[in-house]
Amino acid sequence: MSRELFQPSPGLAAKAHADAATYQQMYDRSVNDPEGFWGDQADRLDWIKAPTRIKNTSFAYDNVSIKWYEDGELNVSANCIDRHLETRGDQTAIIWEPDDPDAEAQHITYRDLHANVCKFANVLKEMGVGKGDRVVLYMPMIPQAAYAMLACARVGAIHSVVFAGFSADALAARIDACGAAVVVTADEAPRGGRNTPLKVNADVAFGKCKSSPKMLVVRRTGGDIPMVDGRDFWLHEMEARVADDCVPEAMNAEDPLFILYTSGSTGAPKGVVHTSGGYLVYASMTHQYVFDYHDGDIFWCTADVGWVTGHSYIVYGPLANGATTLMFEGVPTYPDAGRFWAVCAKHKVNQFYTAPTAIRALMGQGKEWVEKHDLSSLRILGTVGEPINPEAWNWYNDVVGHGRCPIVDTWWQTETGGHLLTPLPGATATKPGSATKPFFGVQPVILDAQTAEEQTETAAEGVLCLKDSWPGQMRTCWGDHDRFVQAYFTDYKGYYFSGDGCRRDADGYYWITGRVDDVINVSGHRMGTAEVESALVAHPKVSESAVVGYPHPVKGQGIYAYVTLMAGEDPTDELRKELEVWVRKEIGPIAKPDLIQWAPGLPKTRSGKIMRRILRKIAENDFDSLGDTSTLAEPAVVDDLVENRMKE
Ligand code: 6R9
Repeated sequence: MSRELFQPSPGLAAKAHADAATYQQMYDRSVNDPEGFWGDQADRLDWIKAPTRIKNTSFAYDNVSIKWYEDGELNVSANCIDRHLETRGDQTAIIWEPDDPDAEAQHITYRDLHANVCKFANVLKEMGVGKGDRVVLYMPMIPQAAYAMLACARVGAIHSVVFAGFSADALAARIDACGAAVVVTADEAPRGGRNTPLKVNADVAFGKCKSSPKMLVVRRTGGDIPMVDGRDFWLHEMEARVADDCVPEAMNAEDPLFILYTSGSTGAPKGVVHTSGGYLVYASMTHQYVFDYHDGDIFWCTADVGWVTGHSYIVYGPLANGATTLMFEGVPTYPDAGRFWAVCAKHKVNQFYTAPTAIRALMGQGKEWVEKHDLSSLRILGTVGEPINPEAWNWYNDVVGHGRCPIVDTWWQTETGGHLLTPLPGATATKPGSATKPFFGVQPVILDAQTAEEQTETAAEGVLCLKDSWPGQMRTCWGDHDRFVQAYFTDYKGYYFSGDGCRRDADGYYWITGRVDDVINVSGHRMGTAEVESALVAHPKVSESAVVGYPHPVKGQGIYAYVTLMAGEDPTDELRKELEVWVRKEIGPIAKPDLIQWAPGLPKTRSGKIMRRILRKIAENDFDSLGDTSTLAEPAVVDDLVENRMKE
């Protein structure tokens, strides 16, 4: 923990959307008069029918129901495109920076965006997609990914983006889970100088699907790929056949906009459902205030559109605000460790938003890579995805920001739609490692994990919950409202439970301490330990496995897998490699265990429950606080595990 306090510069505060006094006044109104506050904020959108009912929400365990602007009608794509045409048709909406630094960047104006999204929407219609249908996107970071999202919104279809790093198996599971009518993909995805065969992966996935959707393929590299007659369609061929204009569909504010599958502590990933009106108000407002976005600024969020950060802060928030948003196809270290900074200099980026894991990785490469580039255009720096350690925060502040760019450490989740805890650049003094204070309308509480009692002292520690709803909140789990209630509203009744531990200091600053459930955070990506375990036990030589997180210097957390083999199988290094490849295939590269320890037995209670607490301690190399192991069915297994703890 750091005690340093970084005050917003008076120059910046004077020009910012909110200074300290404005923040306090707006925050107070947002919690004392949510109807008035969020009713006014609805004006940031163009409504086909303006809402009169603003907030209708209940966190009561037996009646969880969340509705915002429920009688309003709008179209999200019209709000992100059409309404800007008159005033900023020729302004760049999307700057696309390709993987190859020598290939030309694209500047897509709002007028171009309109034309492309209309065409794309008509192609979807031609393929039979209509209001309420689901469309899965398995895409590289190319403008067509944004076109596809906005085209779905235009025709009232619900998109579900699957990160292109996920395997064919993971893709198949998500296609079936939402019952997709169409899957949009590309021939190949170039990243870091290598091409991922997306279409081939999608073909494998289709072979495993129970449903039989159609496939729409974007040509990105021109690589040679097989097409299945009557099932697969090229976007460019379809576009030649359809009309240019597409009238946006009128949608209810509570109609789903997208589903995004995310890892939870148990079972298969959950289909997080976000709806249209509240989500867009919230994405737009947070983008404007948290990044202090002003007309003409160039905004860059380095996330992938496969994650919620890409949804809210590459596509929906910025475009709703008529911003110029940069989309980057590549990786931070290709062709060299200066790429992020080269792109910032090339496009004169004003707001830069990335993850702590990227900062730590680049910090390790040395500051020469940063100093080569002119970063004078930068005004605001942001981080998201995991707690940022003060060392990385200070490097970001000094080396990248030269001490003149406020850092916004934004805590939020797939479930929350947008930022919940975050500084505002002109309003909040920051402390390295703290996500600081709540955004407007957000009422964090800290509960005692055991007694569920609200901690009323300012300085407190426990689990982080939210007392009341905000417009960007998820509404349900796709097709399974009980699961939504079970996962977020059951352990602590009357509250939304975030799954994160948290400390509030004497100044009322919030410090996220990490997940308190069986979710681990690997390079800012959420991974359920249960998912990795079920992938491992699906291997014929594995009898049992338990997966935990452990501290990792760059990734934040690494994946530590204890594996018990079937009787008679040899624990060899080859088998270890085989299991790594297996998990990559089952889930994707991000789920590959960093360390696999052969466990002749796992520590279990007499009732057969695996004692994860002990396994976590061993993985953390913290052997002194294993606690009482005498109640275990076989206490001796712990000695074996301690003795054979894997070394990095
Ligand atoms: C947006 C996003 C959510 C989980 C969340 C928490 C962790 C995100 C953080 C942070 C500390 C921050 N997290 N931002 N922890 N400080 N600024 O990342 O969504 O992928 O759903 O992950 O990430 O543990 O619960 P998602």
